[in-house]
Amino acid sequence: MLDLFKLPLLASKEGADVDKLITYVHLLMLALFVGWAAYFLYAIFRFRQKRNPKADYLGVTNHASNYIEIAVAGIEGVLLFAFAIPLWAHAVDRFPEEKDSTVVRITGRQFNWIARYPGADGKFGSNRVDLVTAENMMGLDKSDPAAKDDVVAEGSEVVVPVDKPVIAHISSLDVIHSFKVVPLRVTQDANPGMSIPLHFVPTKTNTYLIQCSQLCGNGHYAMKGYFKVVPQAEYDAWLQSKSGAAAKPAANYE
Ligand SMILES: [Cu+2]
Repeated sequence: MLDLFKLPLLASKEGADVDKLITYVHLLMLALFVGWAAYFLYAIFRFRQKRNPKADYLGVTNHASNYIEIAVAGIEGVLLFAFAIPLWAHAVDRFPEEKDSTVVRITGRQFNWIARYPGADGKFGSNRVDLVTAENMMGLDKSDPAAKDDVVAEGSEVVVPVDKPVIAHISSLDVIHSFKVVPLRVTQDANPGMSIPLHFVPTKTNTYLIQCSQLCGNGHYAMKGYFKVVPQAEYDAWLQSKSGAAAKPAANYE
């Protein structure tokens, strides 16, 4: 059933519910389309001028259309209350515990993505606007002890371990971008001045394309990133290799 519309590769736990909703909404639209088209053809034939030389001013007297309308509204109600609202509640409300999750801050800017991790202490170093320079675009406070082991990933690369919840805080350094990874069924606008959290569980190891899905300037088309889902051991080794880089003076925040 879920494969009916050949949706793109699915690589997150929550994505299955997104696919279900997409499939059911499209099935309803398909039924309405076929129903309306059939009725249209029937009406053209049934009420042709040759057979009805005189107009009938009474019109339809049975209640079939009312029943059909009630049935369609009922199905729409089920889609809304049984699928859409629970899905939304899960997405915005039911966050996993931070201690059981990979927490990452993903910041969009013209025209790439910066991922920042709290490091072994689980705490992000503070950042301040007055510290922002060309070399320190995030305004990281390198004197903050919590910043010492922070990891800033370069090359528009986000790495997370598989089968563990991810909490991603999405933000922007300049204009409005949008963080989208189709196989994860995740899309979130990246707004300057706001940090918006989202969560999901990646279920398949692979490298997925991060695309910016908000027209953000003349480099928008090339604003891509790489979302790497890897085994836990590989993630640990990667994080270890990057740890402390954020605190180094020559760190490159691109
Ligand atoms: Cu963008």
